Amino acid sequence: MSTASKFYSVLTSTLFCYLAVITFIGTAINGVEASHRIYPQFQSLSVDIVDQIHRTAYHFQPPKHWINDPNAPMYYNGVYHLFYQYNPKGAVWGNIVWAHSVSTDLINWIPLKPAIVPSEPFDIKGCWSGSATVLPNNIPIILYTGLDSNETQLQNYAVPANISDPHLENWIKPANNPLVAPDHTVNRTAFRDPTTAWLGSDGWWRMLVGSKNKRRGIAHLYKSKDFMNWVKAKHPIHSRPDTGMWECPDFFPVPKSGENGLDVGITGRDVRHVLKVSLDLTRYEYYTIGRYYPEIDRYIPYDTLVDGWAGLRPDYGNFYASKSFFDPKTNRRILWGWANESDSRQDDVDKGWAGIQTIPRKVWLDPSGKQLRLWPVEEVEKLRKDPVLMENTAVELGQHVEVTGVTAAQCDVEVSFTIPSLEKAEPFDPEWVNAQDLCAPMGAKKQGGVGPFGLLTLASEDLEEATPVFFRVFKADTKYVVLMCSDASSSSLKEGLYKPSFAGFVNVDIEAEKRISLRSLIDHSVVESFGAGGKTCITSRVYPTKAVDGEAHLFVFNNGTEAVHVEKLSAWSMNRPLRMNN
Ligand code: DQQ
Repeated sequence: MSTASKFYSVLTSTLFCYLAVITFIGTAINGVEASHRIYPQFQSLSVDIVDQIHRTAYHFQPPKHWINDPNAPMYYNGVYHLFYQYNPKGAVWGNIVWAHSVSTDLINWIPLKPAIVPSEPFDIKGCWSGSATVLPNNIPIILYTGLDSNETQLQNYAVPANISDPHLENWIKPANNPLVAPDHTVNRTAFRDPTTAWLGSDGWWRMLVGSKNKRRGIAHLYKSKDFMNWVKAKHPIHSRPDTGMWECPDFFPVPKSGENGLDVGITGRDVRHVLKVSLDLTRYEYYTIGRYYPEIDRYIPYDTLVDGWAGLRPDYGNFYASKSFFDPKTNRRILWGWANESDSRQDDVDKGWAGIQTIPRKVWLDPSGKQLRLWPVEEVEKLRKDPVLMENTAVELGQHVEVTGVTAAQCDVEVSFTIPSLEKAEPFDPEWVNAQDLCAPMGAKKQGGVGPFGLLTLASEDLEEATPVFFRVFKADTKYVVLMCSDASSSSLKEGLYKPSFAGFVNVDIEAEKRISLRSLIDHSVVESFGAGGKTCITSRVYPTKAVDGEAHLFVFNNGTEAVHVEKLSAWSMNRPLRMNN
């Protein structure tokens, strides 16, 4: 027997012993930590009647209550698994357990009972986020953060009780937990969200754990020969001053070219690595692309990229705690992200639910090597029906052209705009570094030169309510700069909502291409938009009062002095999945 097979047979038998002796106790207890605010008056207010008006139709949601981070997505023996942070007792954060659903197509989901709930000294005050690793002998292991009675954050593991159950419904927490406790060099209340582990060619397993030291964000690296005994590497794999706590780190390889994904652990000359972190301070995420050097346990981002809060984001809107996995069935890397509500705590309590997962997105490296591209998984297209087409339509200054024949509150729309001339582009001020500062003052209603043009989503007939998703082109010294906005400021007549104007720049050579594309997935209270084939993505959560169900409209608009052309627009009404956790 080779050393590797001996190791896995020892590991399998160790796990088997634990599986045999551990019983799974299903009591949910609060997960509380300083930066995770709790609402004692709300957190256990179970509801029977759920307000349906703004519920999504084809996004991932449980029937009621609060959800946050996607956890441990994986494909295992023909089944996709999604776990997620869930409050089984109410519509605000608290009482957190790992809810669990399974699917064979990433669109229809079957709910199972919670997989991991607080029950043991090492997770009695919370079962927080984590990841799945499928070992080379095809045993899946979940790594997750547990909070003990002192609220110290520990890295634990859980294994399936019955590996031949196709749904892996029952999970066991072996008695040798925790696998990793913070030593004196680690901030014990800022030490969480283990990544998928990977096996290096040197025979060491590695995983990352998010952390901080004062204001420095850190991804600690832990190493193990047997997956059970872990030691902290001499230094973090990467860290960055002034970024605060790094939650939910995600570290994965991408091929230098092509759209396929790679499993973790793959390295080589034609491979680049991506480190994504979720910033607790700003509640935004950023990522860098760079090189991973396993021999020195370092990840070094390309210095041409911003490594900090102003860096590239997988999504410039309401999107957090994202996590990717490699899908061996289709050779894709797929990213899930959580889109929190933008309404008030009381609204969530009243409607009885809060939080959705965005449509999973395929992720790959843009041919420029300078950024990622993200695109809704093609399975979502199975829900399309009743296609509507608009072609070769000029849209002049101040015009709104309605896209009729589509259920505008629940649709998928793809449009390609051509721009005949850039002559009228407004000047770009080099001081404008933060795209988001531009979208509110330069909203859809503010006339420009080339743009604003785009879609008015979830619009009322009188346009009093609408969420415009649009581009605006500026002329800088040597190039043109394209701004993309998803502007919720007029999305609802309701007062007291958070109505941000989200924005990102789009890295396209608009002068050479003379066209730009936009896709929006519109689903009652969410608009997920993808500019230029997924170079810039923005998700907005919105709560129209008039543009609801059959009263919602979809328009193409232009408020720039330069006319733009709809080269081609395809829109589809979207079916509900047959099963969405019901
Ligand atoms: N949510 C989890 C934490 C994670 C945070 C707790 C990110 O593990 O850091 O619900 O949203």
